[in-house]
Amino acid sequence: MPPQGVITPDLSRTLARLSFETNRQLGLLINRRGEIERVIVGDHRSILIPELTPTRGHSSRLRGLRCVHTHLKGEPLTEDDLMDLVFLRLDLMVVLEVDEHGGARRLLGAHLLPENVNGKGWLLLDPLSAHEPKLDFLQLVQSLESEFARKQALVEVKGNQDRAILVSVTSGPRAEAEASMEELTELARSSGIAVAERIIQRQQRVHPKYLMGRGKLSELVLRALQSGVDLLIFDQDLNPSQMRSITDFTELRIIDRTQLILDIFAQRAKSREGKIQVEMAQLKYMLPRLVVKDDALSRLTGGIGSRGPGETKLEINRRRVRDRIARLEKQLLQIRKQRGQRRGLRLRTGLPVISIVGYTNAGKSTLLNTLTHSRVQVEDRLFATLDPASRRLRFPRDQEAIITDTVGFIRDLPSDLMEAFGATLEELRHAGLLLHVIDVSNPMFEEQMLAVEEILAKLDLHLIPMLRVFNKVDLVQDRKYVENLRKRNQAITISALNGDNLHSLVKAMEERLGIKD
Ligand SMILES: Nc1nc2c(ncn2[C@@H]2O[C@H](COP(=O)(O)OP(=O)(O)OP(=O)(O)O)[C@@H](O)[C@H]2O)c(=O)[nH]1
Ligand SMILES: [Mg+2]
Repeated sequence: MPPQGVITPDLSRTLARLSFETNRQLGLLINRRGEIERVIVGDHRSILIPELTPTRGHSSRLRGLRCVHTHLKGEPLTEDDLMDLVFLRLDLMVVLEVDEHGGARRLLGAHLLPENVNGKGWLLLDPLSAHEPKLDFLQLVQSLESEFARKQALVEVKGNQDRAILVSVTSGPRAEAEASMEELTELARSSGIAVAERIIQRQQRVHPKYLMGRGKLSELVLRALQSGVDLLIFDQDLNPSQMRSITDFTELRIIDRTQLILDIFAQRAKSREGKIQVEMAQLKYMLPRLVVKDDALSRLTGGIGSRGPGETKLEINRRRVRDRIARLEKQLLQIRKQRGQRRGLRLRTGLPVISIVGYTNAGKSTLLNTLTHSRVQVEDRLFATLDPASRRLRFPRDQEAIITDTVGFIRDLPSDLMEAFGATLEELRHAGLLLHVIDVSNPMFEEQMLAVEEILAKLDLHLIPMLRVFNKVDLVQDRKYVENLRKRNQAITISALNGDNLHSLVKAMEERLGIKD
């Protein structure tokens, strides 16, 4: 391709003259082939770039359009010009100065930077003469794009793993936001997402529409571009209109913590019932977030990557979602009717039932395995277990019991999911004893413990006798501290991994179940 200037001198002259005679700013959007895609007419002080067709799937690239527009009063690039540069991911934003006789004077340009310099994500170019603009535009964009690509490649990803920026916007204390961000990172990891960056934005008041101001939002869009990310995950739950506004404004895929949790469940559910429950929870969460506008719609229904509830994207609509929910409800009812005819574990076996409950990743499955010498899947990720497993447990004096593992709990469990799993947790109702496993090596373990007990109360399970089991003590250095905690919480300290102190646990279980010699 021949070298291409930002705009030809002839076109500059024509644009300047027209702009002068109409006393309005005029703008052109020019693509990389040098074709004019749009002409924009403003007033004497500003122009408004109309909404552009979204570049689906390419939000982590420059748009391939440059904007050249006139300024009539010799003003330099304005704040709004720079915002447009960022939000629209333009190749270049250029101001053409019109002189007092309607002639074309200079071109003032700015482009985005792959890395902030002095806290700024853009660079102002040296002014060019409109009559002889010595700048090979295509070469500039090409080198810019390869710089962006080089920088984006620094984010570590495996295969075609999704990458995301995690965002927390809060008016609460920093420590709380950080701990919550830590958990969000674990959730992202469990969902198979590479975390490019974590941003905590603390402000006195959370903006009702965009959570944060336009300036902050533009920084976020720029960071996304710089790290090649087109997915933002918010630690705060977004209401339907916030989700819509932020999606429209940033052209990025937006999900919140609840959706992330739902996504993990969707990936991990194995049983037919589990899959139906998760799909229902996803659809119910999505329903009020469906909007009429097709594009935002497709982004919302897409879930993370393409792991949504599995409908083709564009034609999905509310009615179909409702139909689907109704159909799933029927299926679920049927499954449960069948299961209802099977009797509860205790009745089936005549043995006492012990259920292991606790925060996700606390070590529930590990404990089940250690106690029963079995091999239920154990993983260092959140929500490793979705479908409950049960095993026989033989006590020293030949007494037997059934011990069951359950899905892990989490703080602010999405209510649709809670409802969905209510039935699965139904089995818990027949338990004679709950073992509440708590990971004491986690700095947030007290909050986690309370969150779990709150959920148990909501499920009306708080009247079942419960033993608190402080797990992972092998990871805690300060034994004295643990000993104090144990006493204060009337708990038993163990290591499910290496079997430390299991005999005390077994003894306590026997006592609680009334198994004695
Ligand atoms: N150091 C140490 N690690 C443990 C202990 N118990 C469990 N773990 C580890 O903690 C991680 C989670 O264990 P799981 O047994 O899968 O936890 P879970 O509670 O079943 O988790 P979900 O099913 O995801 O809710 C694994 O990496 C285990 O190896 C322990 O006593 N000490
Ligand atoms: Mg488990």
